[in-house]
Amino acid sequence: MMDLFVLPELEESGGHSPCAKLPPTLAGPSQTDTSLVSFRHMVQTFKHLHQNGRFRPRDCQAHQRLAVIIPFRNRKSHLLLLLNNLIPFLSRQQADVTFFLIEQLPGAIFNKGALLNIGYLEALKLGQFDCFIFHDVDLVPLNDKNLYRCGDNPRHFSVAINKFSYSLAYKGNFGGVVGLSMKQYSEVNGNSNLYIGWGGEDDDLLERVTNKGYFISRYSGELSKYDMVNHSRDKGNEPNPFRVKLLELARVRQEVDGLNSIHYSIHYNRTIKDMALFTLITVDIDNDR
Ligand code: UDH
Repeated sequence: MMDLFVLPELEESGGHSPCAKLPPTLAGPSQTDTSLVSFRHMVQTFKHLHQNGRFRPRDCQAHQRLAVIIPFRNRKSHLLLLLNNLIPFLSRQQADVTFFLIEQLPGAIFNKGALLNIGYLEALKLGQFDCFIFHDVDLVPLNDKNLYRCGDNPRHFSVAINKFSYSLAYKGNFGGVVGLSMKQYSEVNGNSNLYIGWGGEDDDLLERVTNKGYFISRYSGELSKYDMVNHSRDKGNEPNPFRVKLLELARVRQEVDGLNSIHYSIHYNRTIKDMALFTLITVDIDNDR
């Protein structure tokens, strides 16, 4: 079992050359594996792939070190399904990846933007990462040629979701699964912390990245297919009635609302056991500050 707040480096096994640009292990289109598995089962099944929560290829050096940041509350079944699909998917991509589960304590209204900021800040305290993949827990990728890597511009991975007939939900959608390098995420000051409840934080992030001169990079719909797990609206994450008003001033607030203004405290009780697969960070977010 890993120590929660220390990410030990893997022993370097020396002489490893860089992995191929296009991993030879890619399989292309796939279907969601819907088997019901436990954390314990996955720890066993994938034990050859990871050491203390860090997954990486055995025989070559990955191109980027990834932090997958998952905002989370009360979605254990989705998490099990996601990891059971995403771990083999990223293994076929020869990725070097650490999963961070950023769990918001019950009580306050869900604040996804703030959780993503916390994930970014806390991951950087624990290791050096080239690329941050912000990943909804209910989205399962269906084509491993959709490479989880960061580039010169922010990436939108979940372009074609089954819920939206495998096409972009709306023009300019930048939610679900997105990837930004450390430079990009810090330059845009992360996400806004002010979208309390469902909706708007992803549109705000789009304003932030375009305001800094980036455009959104997307693969074709064929490569970017995802299954979204069917679910109803969560209690404590009702639509935010202020989201449209907030969005109007997104660019004005960008420099003062984000990574540099977040307030949170970390709770050290582990609400999910068997964390060999990921780093769990449980946080209390003060939505009123
Ligand atoms: N999330 C949680 N717990 C919550 C709320 C959100 O873990 O209580 C996380 C999770 O990673 C989720 C993400 O935040 O994937 C986005 O939240 P969402 O799934 O509620 O957002 P989405 O737009 O769904 O995907 C909207 C609700 C759909 C209700 C449809 C009823 N037919």
